[in-house]
Amino acid sequence: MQIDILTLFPQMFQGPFSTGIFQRAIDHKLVSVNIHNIRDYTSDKHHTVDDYAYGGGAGMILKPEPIFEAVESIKSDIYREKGGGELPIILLTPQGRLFSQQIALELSRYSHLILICGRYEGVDERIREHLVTDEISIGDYVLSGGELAAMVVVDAVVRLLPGVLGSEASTLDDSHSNGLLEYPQYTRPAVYRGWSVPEVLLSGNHAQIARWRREQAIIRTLERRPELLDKANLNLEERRLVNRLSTSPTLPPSDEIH
Ligand code: 9D3
Repeated sequence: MQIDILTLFPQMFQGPFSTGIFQRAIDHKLVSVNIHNIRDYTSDKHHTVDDYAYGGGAGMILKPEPIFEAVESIKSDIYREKGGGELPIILLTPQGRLFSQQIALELSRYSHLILICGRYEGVDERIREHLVTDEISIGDYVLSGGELAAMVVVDAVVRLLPGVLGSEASTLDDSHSNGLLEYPQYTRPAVYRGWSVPEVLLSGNHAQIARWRREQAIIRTLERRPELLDKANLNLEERRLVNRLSTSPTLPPSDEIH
């Protein structure tokens, strides 16, 4: 997969893509990430990327020309090298559809992505109307720009590409793939400061361990993210457990949330 990112702050992308599974994915040529400075696509002598809003108001708006120039230049490089095919042009914006594992999976199926990071108070609406094919937000909080959001999207997408993760098993076991939050996990020592690891995990009884983990995952999901249970695949016995727990006056105490 090839990912092109348009930004006014290319330096922000230095860290994440030269670390860990990214670096490995890039080294193994499973993905290539190209960072483009929007300012390089200006043609006026002051390299202007933004301007005042028509109609007034605080803050600056990203001008259309550099963004169109950048996207069209990247597009023609892609067509020249690899030919046609659907090419998502994604604007990171607080007004976009809420990013999810489902959307990450959807995006992982394309051979190319173009991501545009917004800044300032917004982008000229014509970019949305006539260039962008998709708009994504990563959640309801205010960031200073789309850069961190783009990194979140790229991270979630790249780890789904074939060959990127060491073991495919860990993708399948991911909390957001089975629809439940993760069960509690422990490592040595068996007793730390008097706090013991649950006995069942030391029993060597794998069927019992699997049952305990599944039950813990369900309890934790019910406590913290009950809305996830609607879409989780629970069997009859598990549905009964949920009913029993949610109709009992109080949930069992959790050690970890305060
Ligand atoms: C003046 C009103 N602001 C909306 C609350 C405008 C505004 C805020 C923040 C315009 C741009 C930004 C910068 N944020 C993003 O570009 C962004 C973002 C975010 O702030 N939260 C979650 N996801 C994203 S994706 C891009």
